[in-house]
Amino acid sequence: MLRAGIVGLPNVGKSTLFNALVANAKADAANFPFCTIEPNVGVVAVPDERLNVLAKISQSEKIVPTRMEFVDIAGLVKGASQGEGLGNQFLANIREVDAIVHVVRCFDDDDIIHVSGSVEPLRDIEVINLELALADLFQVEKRIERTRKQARNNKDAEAELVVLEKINANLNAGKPVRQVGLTEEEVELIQSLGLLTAKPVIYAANVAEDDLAMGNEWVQQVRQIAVGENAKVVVVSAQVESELIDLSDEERTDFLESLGVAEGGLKSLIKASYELLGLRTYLTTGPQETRAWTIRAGMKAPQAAGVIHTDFERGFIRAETVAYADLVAAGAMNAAKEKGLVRSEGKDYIVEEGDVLLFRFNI
Ligand SMILES: Nc1nc2c(ncn2[C@@H]2O[C@H](COP(=O)(O)OP(=O)(O)OP(=O)(O)O)[C@@H](O)[C@H]2O)c(=O)[nH]1
Ligand SMILES: [Mg+2]
Repeated sequence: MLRAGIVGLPNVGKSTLFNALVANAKADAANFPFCTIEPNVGVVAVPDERLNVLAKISQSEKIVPTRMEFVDIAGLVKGASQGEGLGNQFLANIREVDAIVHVVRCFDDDDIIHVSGSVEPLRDIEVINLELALADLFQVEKRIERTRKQARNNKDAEAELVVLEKINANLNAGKPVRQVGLTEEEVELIQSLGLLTAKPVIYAANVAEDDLAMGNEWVQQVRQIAVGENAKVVVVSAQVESELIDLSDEERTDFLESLGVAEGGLKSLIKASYELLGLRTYLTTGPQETRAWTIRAGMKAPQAAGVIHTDFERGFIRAETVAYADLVAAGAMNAAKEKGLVRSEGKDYIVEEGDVLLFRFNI
């Protein structure tokens, strides 16, 4: 399963957010830096409004959302790449995730310690991004030294050296690896390094409840940085989300309404993280259940079938497929068939986001 890692300065609300994301999670969240040392891992259901609609059409007995993993990682501080604050261990934890949710403090609260003494997203983001870049530089330089020796009589090493030197120059110029524009081949050559700045990022601006509806000046600072990096920003209130956990549906609606919002930001954060990981969803529906399944972008029908069961992939014959919107417009599967909206696709079909699929297979 692909994982998104929750990263940021200490004491900005990462574990609070994690506990709200993961049902029944009990990560320690408290008002002191480095409360988290060992990473917390949790599985999260991905919200998908389409499931309810399909379940109604098929009169399904149950609904099963798809899932993804989040990892709550210890806070990083200035100097982490030199080992400060157990930095090396924490950076290694980040190396193991596939995408980064960078939590930025955008709330004012004199009672909650800020490791730099004041709220200032521009500076805070730079601190984290610099440590990630320095950690990468350190690794790349080490690898360059090794590869340079091998490159004298090895073509593969020679190719790797070219990429490493390109990355080295970019990192030195302050550019994260994800913005270098590497080709697929180049990415493959450096995959094993697990470079931190190669991972896709979204920023989660953690605001006070009163700013959830309209944002604030600090959120603007985060947006400014994100635009330059072509990254997404999700506004969320860890505090609000943690208070929502124990409320009934009705109480939730009332509380959110009083804040002038439809949700506390968590749903948007999960969806954005899912997309950030390059994940796509296809759907299956019937009287028993309506269910969402996760695939990677570009996956073909047999592989997609294999997500349900390996037998489905091995014995794959055909996929009957209809786009979600077409099915909903037709109102029922039979009506969609009569209108010719249900297609029969073979083994080379690339499954699209929101395809409603039925697999035909031999066992
Ligand atoms: N006022 C306010 N306090 C918050 C918010 N989010 C978290 N806190 C508080 O900030 C403190 C730190 O929260 P944690 O979730 O432990 O922070 P963390 O980022 O996991 O911290 P480390 O694990 O030490 O890096 C706790 O006392 C939380 O209650 C928020 O949105 N508003
Ligand atoms: Mg924590």
